Amino acid sequence: MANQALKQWVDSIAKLATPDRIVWCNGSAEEDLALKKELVSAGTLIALNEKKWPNSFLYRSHPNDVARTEAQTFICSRDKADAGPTNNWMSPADAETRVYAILRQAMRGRTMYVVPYLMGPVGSPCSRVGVEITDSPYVVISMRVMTRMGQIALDHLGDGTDFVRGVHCTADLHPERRYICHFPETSTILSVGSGYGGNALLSKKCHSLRLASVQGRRENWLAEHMLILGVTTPAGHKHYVAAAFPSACGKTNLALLVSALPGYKVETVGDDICWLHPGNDGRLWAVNPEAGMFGVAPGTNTRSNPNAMTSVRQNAIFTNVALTADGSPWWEGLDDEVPGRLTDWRGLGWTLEKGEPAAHPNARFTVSLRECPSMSREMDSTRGVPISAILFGGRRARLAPLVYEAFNWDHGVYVGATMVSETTAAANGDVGVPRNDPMAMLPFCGYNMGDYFAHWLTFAGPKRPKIFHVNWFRKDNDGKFLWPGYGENIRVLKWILDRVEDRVSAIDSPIGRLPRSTDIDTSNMLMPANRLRALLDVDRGTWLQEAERNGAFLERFGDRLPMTLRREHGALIRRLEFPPAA
Ligand code: GTP
Ligand code: SPV
Ligand code: MN
Repeated sequence: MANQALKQWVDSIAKLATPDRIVWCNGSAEEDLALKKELVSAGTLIALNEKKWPNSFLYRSHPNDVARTEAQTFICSRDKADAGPTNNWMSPADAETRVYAILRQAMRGRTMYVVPYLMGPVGSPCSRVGVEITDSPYVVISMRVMTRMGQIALDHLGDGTDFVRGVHCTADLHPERRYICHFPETSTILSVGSGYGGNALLSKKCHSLRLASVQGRRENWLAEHMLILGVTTPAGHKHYVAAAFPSACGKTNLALLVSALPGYKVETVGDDICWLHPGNDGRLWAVNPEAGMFGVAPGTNTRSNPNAMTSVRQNAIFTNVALTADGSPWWEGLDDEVPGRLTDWRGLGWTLEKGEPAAHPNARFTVSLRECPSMSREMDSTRGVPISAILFGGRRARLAPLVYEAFNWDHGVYVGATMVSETTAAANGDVGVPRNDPMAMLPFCGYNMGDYFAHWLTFAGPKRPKIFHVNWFRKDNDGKFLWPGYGENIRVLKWILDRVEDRVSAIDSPIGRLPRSTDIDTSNMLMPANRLRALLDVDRGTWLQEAERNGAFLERFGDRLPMTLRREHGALIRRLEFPPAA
């Protein structure tokens, strides 16, 4: 082991946590196989039906540990104001005291794995190295899918000292002793008391969003909770789109879209995280730092997301799904027929009469993007892909139309900053409650979001992507979705790309530019004109109430709120109060 800084840090954590063994992971297939064997014999992993689901496994996390825990997630900047009003803050000293007390001798009798990983394509100047120390072999096998793990990362690092230091320890899983702490000034993460997803796979939200957002601010780039997709139009033009939707609001599904319109083809570059860099050509270029998907299982089926279903046919890890008698994974929405008997996500017998879901609503699949039929070769491009359009969106049963376009970059940043979405099962807490979630980054921005808005505003420029807002989740008075979603979302992407190519005009409304209802391609679909009108409706009265609520939200940032956003806010209110005569 040549890298002295890395070795010293690993030694210091070993001294504290006193594991019985230390294993440096190289990311090889043999290492992966051996870990899976070990996990299966320990009963931690269940091997699925080898014929139907080759090399695939089920993992059940502790029932109190099934989603990200935002209340136990902390930004530990030296100055509290740098965490901002939307993050939990703890002083670095306090956080270390608390977490070190839990880490002390916590790996006694256990193996400590050292997991080097690379975020971003091999050889890219955008890529970054992290090392996660963990006592969870489940984390190790997941990191191998989600990142470029092992020797590849050590090669990239060389004898450099610039790597994110992450310590993860399962500890006793007691929610009161669960801390996910981020130290932006030392690029360190300390995570204890959870073995689940975004809390434990430190490469994902902790490194690639919370710490990377701070680094991006310093170095003039953006770390975003966005998918990246490529669309080829019938004319053969290729565009790349990045879209920020909050957790469990449709990123993976849009990224893997199979077009309902003939002639359009979608390719997947990323499904959750995007690093955006300004290029010398004035455009914004996007890189997916990850190598795999940790996707929501419920609702995924061969009609809604055929590419996801193909991706998980082999070499997948399922977390908290149900299990059928023949050793297949199962979740709500997988098929029309619900099996009479299942083993539920907790491992208990289940029948329909139980009246509760068999899979956890936040059950997930972990699979390499290389298994995905729509994967784009550009995923490994060292400079990334140039972005033509940025989409913001969320779950809004009311109010937000199917799609609208921001007037310009500053207005687009305002649209992103005032995003609201209904909460989902991806984080602990109530589900279905609307909350402000700027740029889908509320739980993931590692610094003061007022400063984050200012940072976004600096990216204005003539060649920057156009910004749009979309909403697949508007409902009628009976609570049914007005828009069919999934593969049909290509119809909205079509209008967006027509706008990008300047092939279609739009109607100015107070909130932004709307499509004419005749400009949404509804060929070969059942879409009564009144339903499309309802989908595109902008009600001034309710929008004024929305704007007032958003005003109160923005005020929380005090003098860190950029003047430009204050001005955009005032302009929106004026447009809503005094719309130009039609
Ligand atoms: P994270 O991985 O948590 O960041 O989520 P995500 O944004 O990738 O969400 P994902 O695509 O996994 O979708 C979450 C849920 O929304 C799933 O249950 C989907 O079936 C559902 N969903 C996705 N797209 C649509 C859509 O267009 N319409 C409707 N009605 N539901 C959708
Ligand atoms: C999300 O919650 O946005 C996810 C899943 O993508 S997790 O990795 O748990 O954060
Ligand atoms: Mn996510």
